[in-house]
Amino acid sequence: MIKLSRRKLIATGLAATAGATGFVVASKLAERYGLVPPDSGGIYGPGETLTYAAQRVLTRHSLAREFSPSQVSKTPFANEVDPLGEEFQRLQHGAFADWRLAVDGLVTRPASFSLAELKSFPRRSHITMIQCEEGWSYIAEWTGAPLSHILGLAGVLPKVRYVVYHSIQTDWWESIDMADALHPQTLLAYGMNGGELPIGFGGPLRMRVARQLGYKNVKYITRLTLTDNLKQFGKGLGSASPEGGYAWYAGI
Ligand SMILES: Nc1nc2c(c(=O)[nH]1)N[C@H]1C(S)=C(S)[C@@H](COP(=O)(O)O)O[C@H]1N2
Ligand SMILES: [Mo]
Repeated sequence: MIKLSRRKLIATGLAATAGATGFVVASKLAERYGLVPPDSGGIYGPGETLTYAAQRVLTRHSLAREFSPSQVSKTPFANEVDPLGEEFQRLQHGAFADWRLAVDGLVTRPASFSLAELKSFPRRSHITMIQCEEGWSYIAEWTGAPLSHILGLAGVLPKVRYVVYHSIQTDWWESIDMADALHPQTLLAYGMNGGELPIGFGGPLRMRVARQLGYKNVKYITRLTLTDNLKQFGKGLGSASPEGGYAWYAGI
């Protein structure tokens, strides 16, 4: 008897049904395997489900392309952000000594880390490209603490499915699934191109999700919340981006 792996089965099933009977069957398959993104309800729902599920099945363990030091962009482009507010300015004034990253939700040990603590954890760097949905991109070296390490310290309960992350800019929040949260290239970045992470690029702390578009790389991160259900956040679509018309899953 030929034993098909579960992964192969899903991939084969998705590819076949997508062509033949369209999105409906593929969506059902995706749902059965827990591959339904939180913004799957709207007009673009079936398409979003298919993209997400297919990518998840085919690229679950893949790494984003890493570049060589000579390929780092000479003039990286920092996308403009709204004014950062008084609380940010106060923290900046104190050289971010009081900046905290809180970790809460479905964890056994809710925690709060200073930047100094984050910098004392094992660090990882990678030279990768960040791409905005508006078409521009740049290559930089990012340095930070792997998100997986921080989640390990907080103790993730088995039923957790997503990490929600919040910025000091309260309208900027996103979430990723555990495949991206535990991915080795997913960093809480505090360094860029060998120095501190400049404020324009999200300093003192930014989420760096190498396999997704720029907007998932939220700047000025202050809190992580672990959850098994995204419905309770915002409008229930998983993050701020689908509320503004962008896909929750922005894989590249
Ligand atoms: N807090 C916060 N994070 C943010 C944004 C923002 O305006 N505020 N812009 C996002 C968008 S749309 C993109 S493309 C990238 C831009 O990253 P860059 O400034 O390093 O180019 O940051 C993302 N993270
Ligand atoms: Mo963007």
